[in-house]
Amino acid sequence: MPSPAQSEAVPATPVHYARRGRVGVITVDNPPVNALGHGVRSGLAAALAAGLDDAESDMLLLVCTGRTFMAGADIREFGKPSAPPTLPELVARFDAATKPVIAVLHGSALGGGLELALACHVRVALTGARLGLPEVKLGLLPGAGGTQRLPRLVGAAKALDLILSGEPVGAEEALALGLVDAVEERGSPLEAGLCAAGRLAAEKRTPLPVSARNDRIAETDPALFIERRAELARRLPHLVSPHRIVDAVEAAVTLPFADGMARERALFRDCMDSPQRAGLIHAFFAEREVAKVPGLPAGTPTRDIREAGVVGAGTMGGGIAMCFANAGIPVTLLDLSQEALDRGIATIRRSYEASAGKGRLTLAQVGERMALIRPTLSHGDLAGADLVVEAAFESMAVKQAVFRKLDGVCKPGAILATNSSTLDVDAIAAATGRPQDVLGLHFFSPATIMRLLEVVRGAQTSDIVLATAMALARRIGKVGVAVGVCDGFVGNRILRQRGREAMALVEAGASPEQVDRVLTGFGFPLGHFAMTDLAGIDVGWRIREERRTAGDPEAEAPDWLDVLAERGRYGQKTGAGVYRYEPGSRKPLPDPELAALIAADRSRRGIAPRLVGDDEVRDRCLYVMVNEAAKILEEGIAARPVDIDAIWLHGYGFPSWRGGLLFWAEREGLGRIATAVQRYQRDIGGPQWCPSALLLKCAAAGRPIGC
Ligand code: T1G
Repeated sequence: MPSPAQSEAVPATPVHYARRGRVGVITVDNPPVNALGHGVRSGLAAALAAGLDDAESDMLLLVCTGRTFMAGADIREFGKPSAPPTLPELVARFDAATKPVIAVLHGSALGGGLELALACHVRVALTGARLGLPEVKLGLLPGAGGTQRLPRLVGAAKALDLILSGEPVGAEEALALGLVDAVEERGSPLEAGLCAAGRLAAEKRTPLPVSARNDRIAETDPALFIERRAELARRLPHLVSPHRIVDAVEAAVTLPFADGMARERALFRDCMDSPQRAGLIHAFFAEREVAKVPGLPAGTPTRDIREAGVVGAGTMGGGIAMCFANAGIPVTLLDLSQEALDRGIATIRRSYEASAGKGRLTLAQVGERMALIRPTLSHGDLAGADLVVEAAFESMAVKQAVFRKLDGVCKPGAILATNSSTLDVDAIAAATGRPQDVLGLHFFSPATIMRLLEVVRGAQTSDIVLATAMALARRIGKVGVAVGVCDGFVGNRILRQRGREAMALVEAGASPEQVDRVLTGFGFPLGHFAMTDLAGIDVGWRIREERRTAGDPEAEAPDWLDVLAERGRYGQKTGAGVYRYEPGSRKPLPDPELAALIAADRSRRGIAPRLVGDDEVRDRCLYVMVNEAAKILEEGIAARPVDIDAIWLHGYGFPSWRGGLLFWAEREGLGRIATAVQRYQRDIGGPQWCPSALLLKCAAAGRPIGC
């Protein structure tokens, strides 16, 4: 580490030390998020030592350059040997510093970054800073003293809230909690830090290290931990780290600091060794990896989307319009009838007002967003839109007519996107004279909640249009995944096969409740049939009818789901579907009428119901998904396994602690899956059990799928 006098000639290290007056400044410069990788940790250790040895400085500042403070340990290093100084070792050195250290937090101070700041004597947050310990989202717990220091600043109950949720708090809330000592509204981190140093110098005192403060934990009621454990046993029985977090915070309250730190370390190792940590970290990076589309040249220009349009003011169209308004993009919402338009706008307003009622929006924000949504009956009002999303009836004939109309009214270069969930984007593009500007933007219901956006590239979709759509996905807070054209694209194509198996298992003798229980036990938030009721049985029914009309050789034969649809039992929206629902409740209740219908269906088919075990339900529902995913990779409809993982994580609630469908399949064993698929092909048959050649090849070679 160069001496302070040489600080101007600092080599390109991610950390450097310089003095401003009597204040030593430690600066971390490790873009993009100042992650605490080995280089940063050793740089910080050296800079701290230099500062403590610097007789010309009375106190030290810890600041970061760029858009954010330290965003935590370097997640990419997990699972590899941790070179010294480890993060806990580094944090302990800051805790033991013989001079006051002031940390200045801006942007995101997260995980190990916040833990390092907690070991400093004073914390100053810039307005707009976000402070949090999100380790639980990675299947971990704060492993550098966060579970021991945070309770000493904010109390054990609030510390549990923050660490178990993993959600950050803003600067003002952090100040109110006692997490930071001051909030600065103006200036750079360095300027704010120098101001804080001046205040501290004037006070002529050295604040007690957090590790030595016990006043906020002294009166903690032991019942707090009993209550939290009971709540976790109800809510998250299958997850590891939340339960370990309660143990660690309890240690902060019941043990001397050093023993608490040792306890935290042991619990952190438990979490680190759990497969859930590997799954959650894969899911973290998957969300970012899919934004980089193979074959799309980096730096492909994008078109500016200043104004959007949506055709169709129904549930999806209204939700899509809200996605644009929420991102500050003016959007014209068109429907064919005033009644449909009024209904759509009223639904949007009710949704925003409900958010305001929950404190998620202010009434002013409701007004601002409503003002961004311009209803119209006239296609001409779409002339200025840079992008229009069609969310009309799921019928090819209807969509082609809409696109012909849009092609005539929209300006040259406007992007025309269909929200179709399954139909052929190329056939829709062919209805226009601008196929290079046409693609699919498949939103998932509820559009304002589900983060997945399947970006469906047509045969003639240009790179610029694809790049524009991927950038738009990020801008509206979606996880955009580029996929190719086929029936159902990626997500629904896999879901269709799971649906086939779910129906076949019920036909054989299982009940819908059993199938759903096995899937929720695996970690899905909803079972297959409960999800069907939520989406609406009529939606799938119309798609199956469309396939039969089109003569699709793989179209499903009419089944008891179709009978439910014909009886108007669409699911939650009609109060009854596969399950029945009490008025105002979304809780699925078994319905004897359905059991009779299934029994009659089996009888009509001459099937004597048999006992179906849970293992068979699990394997058939999940392995058919893996087999279809492998076929999708073979056909190039998805470019990588990570794309399929991201789609099922963000569009269908695949349990994130299992990493994703294909990440899980690797751990389940491709050999085991391939053998089962071949067995089911022999015993059950059907196109869904025709083994994927890629699956068989990778299983035989003992290689990960897609490699
Ligand atoms: N480690 C390594 N890379 C990271 C990273 C991290 N902690 N955080 C982000 N990146 C990469 C990311 O993959 C992307 O890479 C680029 O930085 C920009 O990220 C002991 C054990 C900080 C809010 O969980 O929440 O500390 O794609 O696209 O939208 O107790 O990144 O450009 O190649 O997300 O502006 C705890 C995770 C770690 C924070 C910024 N910390 N990061 O969001 O940018 S565990 C976290 C985030 C820990 C200690 C424990 C976000 C962000 P690429 P980005 P962003």
